Amino acid sequence: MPAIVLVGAQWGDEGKGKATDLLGSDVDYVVKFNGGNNAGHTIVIEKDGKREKYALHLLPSGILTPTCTPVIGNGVVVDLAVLFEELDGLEARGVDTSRLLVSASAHIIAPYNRVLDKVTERFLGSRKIGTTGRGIGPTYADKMSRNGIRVQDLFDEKILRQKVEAALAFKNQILAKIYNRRAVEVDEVMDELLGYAERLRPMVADTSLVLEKALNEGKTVLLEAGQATLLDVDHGTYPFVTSSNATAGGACTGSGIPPTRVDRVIAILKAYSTRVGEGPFPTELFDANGEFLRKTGAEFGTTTGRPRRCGWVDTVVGRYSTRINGTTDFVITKLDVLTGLDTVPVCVAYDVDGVRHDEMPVNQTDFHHAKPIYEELPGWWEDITECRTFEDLPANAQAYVLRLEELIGARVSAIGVGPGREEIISRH
Ligand code: 2SA
Ligand code: GDP
Ligand code: MG
Repeated sequence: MPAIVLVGAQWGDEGKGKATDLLGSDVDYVVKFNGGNNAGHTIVIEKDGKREKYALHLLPSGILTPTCTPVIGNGVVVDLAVLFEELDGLEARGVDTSRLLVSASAHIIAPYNRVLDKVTERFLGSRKIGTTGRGIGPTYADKMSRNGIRVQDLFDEKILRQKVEAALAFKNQILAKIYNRRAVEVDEVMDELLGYAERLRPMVADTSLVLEKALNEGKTVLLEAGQATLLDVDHGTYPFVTSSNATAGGACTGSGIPPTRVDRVIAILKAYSTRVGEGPFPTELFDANGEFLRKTGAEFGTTTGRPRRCGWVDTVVGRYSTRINGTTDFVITKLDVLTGLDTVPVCVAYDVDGVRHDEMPVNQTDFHHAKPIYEELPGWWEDITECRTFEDLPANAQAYVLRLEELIGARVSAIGVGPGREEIISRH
């Protein structure tokens, strides 16, 4: 069996966690390949007749499926304090976390990078990115400037000290001279990092080799993205992006699985749009409809609790996502949130200073000025949360999905009609 990649088609929070969890019983390994604890995936599971909610940040969503091995790939940045807090939290709720594997080559979010993320945002003021403040950007910057600390460094104290000293020689200058902050002590960082080493040791592996063997044995591997296409550092709305490759290409570099192994790319598309943080968002709503989507869709950050910006679905973004990710099929989520609207606008193109754009403008400035061109589709009022086949959906909801499918250019293989594991329509 092959490797499957699962990505977010928009600006994140499309419901990737739920989709991964759903596929969980059909896959043997779930690999997180980018990002870190900036991600937030909410999964709702029915247990003994009660709904249980899990919010995962650093751990792959596969951790909730007993038959699945969760893997933190080399492309992830790991905050060790968060890792163990999350593992302890799950263990306390009876989840077996002993199968977790962590790549020896994943980078570690050092304490000074958490500080730098926050002070940089404050320093930028109105030009800020709106990061999650988890140290993600500075840690990837260290990785690229070859100044980073990797998981394997924890097991060689001499090397670790050299790296921390080298990093701090530079960072302390920035902290003191630009941000007027106290210097971070080498020993302080060493103590914190080494304090986690022994607990981490049994989880550490050459995860690329583990995955290669698994694929050769016919196992199924799911590569799960954090964030989403328009937050990708190369293909997103730069600089209003995260600092990693959240698109399908990142799945290979971030896991060590070659592109020739991947034969399916599932993109998750919310039936409307949301964005957290700063940056352009053509279909954003500032009226009662925006409030309706935020309230009905419970659109608040899973990690930071920030209210998410809300707007209508944007099929220019959807088409772009199909192109960049090579999407083979889409899962449309949160269709139930649109119930109760007289008409549902769908953005089909942009008007940029009087010129129609059917594709993403190549120039970022044009994207900032893009005005959505809408097609108005008739809404539906029936409760759809109990629908389990496509034919169960009201005719207007069916027409909405079919029109999206046509505009985004790949088939819709499943439709989410509620947050629960069972609230899904499969269309095979
Ligand atoms: P960062 O912290 O450097 O990755 O921030 C850079 C941009 O990436 C956005 N970003 C996100 N957008 C949506 N969801 C994310 N995860 C959390 C969630 C967010 C939260 O599931 O709700 O709780 O606030 C996520 N992570 C990063 C971020 O908003 C910046 O625009
Ligand atoms: P992720 O970051 O892409 O995993 O998404 P988040 O978990 O941050 O946000 C998605 C939210 O939508 C979560 O609270 C899910 O429980 C919820 N959700 C997922 N699918 C559906 C759906 O089809 N309908 C509704 N109403 N909620 C959903
Ligand atoms: Mg999220």
